[in-house]
Amino acid sequence: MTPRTTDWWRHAAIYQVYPRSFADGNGDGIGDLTGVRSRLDHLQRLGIEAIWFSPWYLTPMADAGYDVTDFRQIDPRFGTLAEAEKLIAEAHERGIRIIVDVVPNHVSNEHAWFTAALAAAPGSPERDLFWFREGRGENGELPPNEWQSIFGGSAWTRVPDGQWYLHLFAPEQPDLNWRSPLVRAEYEDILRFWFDRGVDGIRVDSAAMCSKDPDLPDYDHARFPDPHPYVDRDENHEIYRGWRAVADSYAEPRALIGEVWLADPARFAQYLRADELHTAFNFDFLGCGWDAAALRACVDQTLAAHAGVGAASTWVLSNHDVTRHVTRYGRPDTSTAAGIRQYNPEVDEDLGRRRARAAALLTMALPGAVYVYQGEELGLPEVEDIPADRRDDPIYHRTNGKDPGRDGCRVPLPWTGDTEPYGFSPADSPSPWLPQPPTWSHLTVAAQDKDPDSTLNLYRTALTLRATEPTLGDGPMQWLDSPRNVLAFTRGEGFTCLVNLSTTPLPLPPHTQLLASSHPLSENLLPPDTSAWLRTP
Ligand code: TEU
Ligand code: CA
Repeated sequence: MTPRTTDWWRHAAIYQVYPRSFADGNGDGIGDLTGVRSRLDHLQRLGIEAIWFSPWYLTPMADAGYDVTDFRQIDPRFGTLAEAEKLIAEAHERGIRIIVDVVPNHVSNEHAWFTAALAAAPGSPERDLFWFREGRGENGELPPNEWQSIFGGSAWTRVPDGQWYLHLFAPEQPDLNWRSPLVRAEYEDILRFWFDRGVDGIRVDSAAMCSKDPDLPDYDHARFPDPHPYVDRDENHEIYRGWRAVADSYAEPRALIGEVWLADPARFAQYLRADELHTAFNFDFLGCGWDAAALRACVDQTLAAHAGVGAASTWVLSNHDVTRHVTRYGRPDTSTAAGIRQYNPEVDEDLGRRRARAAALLTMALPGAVYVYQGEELGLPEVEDIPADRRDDPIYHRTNGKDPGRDGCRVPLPWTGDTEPYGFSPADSPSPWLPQPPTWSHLTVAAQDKDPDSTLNLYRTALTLRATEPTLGDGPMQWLDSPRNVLAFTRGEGFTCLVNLSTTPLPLPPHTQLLASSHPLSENLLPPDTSAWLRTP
């Protein structure tokens, strides 16, 4: 069983599985739970302590499973509830904790609540679970306000009887009305459903967007009004206090992890007060370019904001929504690494990977928890040239391809072999749901397993050290004086992390042991775009 040390969320290395693209057990080209179960060895060997699963529930897949029809059923493409329970138990036997993804802002348009709302009349209690409104204009032919969908286009869709409903994401994702006590009760029950099945934590999707100004006021999209009509409203905190009470009602308290994209660190930290969420993804760090001053400022600001509420920080380089960081860091102008999703002409993939490896040692040495998005341990780049007719992300389609969308970071993992499906599916299966590049044979798990200097072996070494070094994870850090464009800090007695973002080699300080380096070193010098962990006297 899992050694249930309390507060594991303050220090754990957490691996994000995007089930559709991790491993396909039954050969239909779509990842599934059988595939995950068959690859638990890979995750255990990697040295991670928890797995976060992107949604695996019943879904029509209008937004890759973030459109949920029923949170208590597993989508048949992924498996069954019995198999999910087996997977949770098997992970626990290996000492790996499980986090599932809960999406409170919206459900699928196929959810029983929404089909009932469509069948019911305007003004009915069924419609009150969502945001149905009359339109504007002479005959109500204009949407109730000018809000735009985050995926492009209007945030409103009209139904046959003339009313409109709100969807901040795709039209297939109607927003729930969190002023309704029924919505609140249902979600607390969904949390219990998964906690009762042994799940150790919940990732809360779009956590800062649930509450809306009930007047649904128009606003100028160029300005960010305060209070905003749907981002980071104070009413959100009441929701998560309720969730925290559910999480804390278990003998081994369960963790709540928020997806909170907010520019203001003080507002961000409010979600992490002692009676709300335990941790939240730190997207500021992900938005930094390959720039020592920016990274250092972000670390300081992050630690200060978290210290104010007694919460532990998290460090994230990639996830299923942003351009993979090998590609971001390989752009000619890395300040645009902050452009989390864009086409990437002229990327130097080798340079990007080199920096990505250095960044991995940095994030794993910083105080708090660290996330690894599936495939980053293989140094996978963004796949840029997916043909239009194979693209799946509604962002791509709703923006007519102006925004590349997120398919490029969701390409199925390469495990073995020289050609598609690279062991993702059994041999002779159809092409995976997104095509894999023909050039990935050197990036497979099998190929990298044999190479001591591979990205995979770097991750294994670093994550294993991280789990055993007593001063890594949660705890204090201390910056050291360092030359320009170098980050240097200690973690307690005897552990120093150096990151050389400059263009000149850096002489290593006195040390008794080189614990890890993101690139082979020679002559006691740390080359550019390289990190090292040192045992220091
Ligand atoms: O994302 C919420 C979200 O708003 C950001 O990820 C981002 O704005 C978006 O990807 C465009 O950059 C979460 C999930 O992580 C994402 O996969 C879902 O599509 C979205 O919620 C809707 O559930
Ligand atoms: Ca499958």
